Amino acid sequence: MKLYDLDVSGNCYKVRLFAALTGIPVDLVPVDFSKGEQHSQLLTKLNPFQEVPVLVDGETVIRDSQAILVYLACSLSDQRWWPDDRRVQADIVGWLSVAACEIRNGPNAARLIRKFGADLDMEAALHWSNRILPILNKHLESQEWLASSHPTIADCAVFPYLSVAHEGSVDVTPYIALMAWMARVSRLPNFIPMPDMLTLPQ
Ligand SMILES: N[C@@H](CCC(=O)N[C@@H](CS)C(=O)NCC(=O)O)C(=O)O
Repeated sequence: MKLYDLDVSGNCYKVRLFAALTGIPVDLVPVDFSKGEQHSQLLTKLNPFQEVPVLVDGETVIRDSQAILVYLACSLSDQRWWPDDRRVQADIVGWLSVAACEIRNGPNAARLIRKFGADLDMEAALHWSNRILPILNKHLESQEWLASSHPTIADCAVFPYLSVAHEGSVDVTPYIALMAWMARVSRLPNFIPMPDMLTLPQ
């Protein structure tokens, strides 16, 4: 399997992290954004949105980090990451949506502005962040993992941009339960860090 990848992208890291945790072999194909390779003919054919990550598995092409997590998790005989239980699956999808909406518009957008100079609205990014962080923290006060009693792909989807939120001047450290959960994620066997990730208590 090939993963079209960008090292500083939290969306790509979602997939790299899950592949590392589960031992799924993935060949990384770096996409050089400084050369505009995300707009190349090949990438546009694979993903008309001209975004990474894109997973290519033989004839199958999957775009979007959340979709790739579901695709990969369904390929495993170990069903813990995407249990065959509609209640848990519904909860997981709810968290995948949070990753693609609240976290995308909050901590991810703030980081795009501060680290990469994106022309986005910082006030809006902080508003989204200040809304989602207390909700996540409260949720994690009563459970160790987001969607079940064990890690699932929900944890892999939500973790990445929170682990580099400081790069967008979003401070997650006052959120005690959230910090404890991030530390738990970072202690999972075969965990790999995101570049410039927050130092987490071990
Ligand atoms: N919903 C998509 C979003 C992917 C996305 O925004 N990718 C960024 C990198 S993190 C990208 O490729 N942007 C294209 C660009 O900036 O030109 C996902 O979760 O994979």
